[in-house]
Amino acid sequence: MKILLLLLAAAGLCWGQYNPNTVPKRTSIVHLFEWRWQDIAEECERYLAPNGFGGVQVSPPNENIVITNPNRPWWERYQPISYKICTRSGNEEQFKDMVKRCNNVGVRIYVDAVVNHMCGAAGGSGTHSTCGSYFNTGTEDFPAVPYSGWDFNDGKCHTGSGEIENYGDIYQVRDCRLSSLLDLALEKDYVRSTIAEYMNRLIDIGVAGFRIDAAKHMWPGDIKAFLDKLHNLNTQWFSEGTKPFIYQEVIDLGTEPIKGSEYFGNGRVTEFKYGAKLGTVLRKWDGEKMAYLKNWGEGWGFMPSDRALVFVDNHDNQRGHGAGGASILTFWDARLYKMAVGFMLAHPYGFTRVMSSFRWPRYFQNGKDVNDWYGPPSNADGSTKAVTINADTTCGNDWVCEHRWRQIRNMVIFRNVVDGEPFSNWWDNGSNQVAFGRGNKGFIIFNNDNWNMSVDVQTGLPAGTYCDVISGQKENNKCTGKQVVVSGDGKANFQINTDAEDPFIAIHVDAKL
Ligand code: QV4
Ligand code: CA
Repeated sequence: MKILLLLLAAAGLCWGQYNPNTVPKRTSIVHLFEWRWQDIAEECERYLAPNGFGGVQVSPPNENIVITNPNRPWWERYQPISYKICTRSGNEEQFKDMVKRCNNVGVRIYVDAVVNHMCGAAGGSGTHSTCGSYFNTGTEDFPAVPYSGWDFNDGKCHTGSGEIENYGDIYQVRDCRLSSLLDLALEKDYVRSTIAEYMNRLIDIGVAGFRIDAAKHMWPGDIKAFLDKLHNLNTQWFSEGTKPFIYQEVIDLGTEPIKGSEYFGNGRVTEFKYGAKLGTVLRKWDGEKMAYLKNWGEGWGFMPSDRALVFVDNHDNQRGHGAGGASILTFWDARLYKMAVGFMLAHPYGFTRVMSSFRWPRYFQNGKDVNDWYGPPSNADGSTKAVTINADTTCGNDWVCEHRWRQIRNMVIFRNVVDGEPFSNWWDNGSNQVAFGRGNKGFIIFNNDNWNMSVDVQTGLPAGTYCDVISGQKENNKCTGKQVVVSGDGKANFQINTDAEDPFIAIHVDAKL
């Protein structure tokens, strides 16, 4: 078996879909949720490339329905009308310009592919779509693709409402409508080919891979069928024979019959347990403590590391959509959030995605955010606002830009520096003070207890003075924040007060004086 795997790996054929196709030593991607293509192009050049980000997950680029009640919700983009590249983020020309400019600075683009369905059944008929293409949900006509009634599941779904009523029934979940979205008949070769044609257009433009939206609602074999039709990546930026990176959105929290593992043959899978559990631990819910993170990863019942796409929050669960949301940490809980993202980026498990959000007027009524639908910052005519950059490098216009927060950006760099190094030198106090290293390249320590910490621990790092990359960083051979002295035996003293602005410290060999 080992030998067979080695042979296949050497042939470089079957396994490409697990590899993010980032340039070497760029180990994370960022989801620039709802950003315009022109802003992403700029961000690649001015920020992402210089700071070692590997790529960007972009919002769905294909034409979607325009919803005015509520007023232009973010989720209208998950209701396709055609596969024309034409949305509030920009047109095809702008998309191509973005892909080219990002690739030219070594930052990859991953497309959110919404191919399980078209728009909602109550969409109506007309040209209220982002490119003005006509559609009719009554007759299930989408002439701009074209799809017609024959291309939808309907007959295959056996629930009274035509909706998914029970997630315990794997047939309903795949063949019925997800919140009324017209469900495509993916067993048809015409539908598979049409989807593959759309994805191939994107591949030829130069994208590096895809998030497969609502993968749980498609049969793994149907996904395989359209993936098998995909081109290799554009050789202007990728080596001959490179397959697109695939990560499938399957929410498997362990409570339903559909398992993420059913999708491993197609590519990676989103590990939703990751953010839900990490949030629970950092919030100290359910008797959890950071000391239990010693065997984080597969030890917690997560999928194999080389199949996992991990994140602290995503665009759904940061606002109560999807599943497993209560414990999720987001930018709204900034202090714990930075710790969670720091922990994720320091830990070797999984391929990591950082979230970058927009602010909305969050307002809870009876425990539910009634403004969870709010779309991106926009002008009166509905167009999306530009991402402006303030003098202090943060973003304006209500773009949160978590990826630009010093602590998060510096941990993205940390992960690149420690890439390939083993998890090492775990230490904990049996409670919420923990630390671990990555071989002899980096070390991180947390105090999430409500008492001060002062400890001498083994870092595994060479002797010297290091800059903490959480409170500051190394600039002109000086530390702008705290300093840590590692002695000849690899030990260092760390003091973190419980009321510290950020109760964690991280050091690595590229931030050594
Ligand atoms: C509603 C009712 C229906 C009713 C219909 C009548 O729910 O029962 O029949 O009105 O018109 C929106 C609305 C939803 C509305 C639906 C259809 O919220 O109320 O139906 O549109 O008009 C996003 C949002 C959804 C949104 C959808 C389409 O989260 O709220 O639905 O976009 O606009 C499960 C899945 C998982 C999914 C997750 C949210 O297993 O796959 O739910 N996650 C992905 C995306 C997510 C997206 C979709 C899937 C759908 O990450 O952002 O849903 O593409 O866990
Ligand atoms: Ca389906």
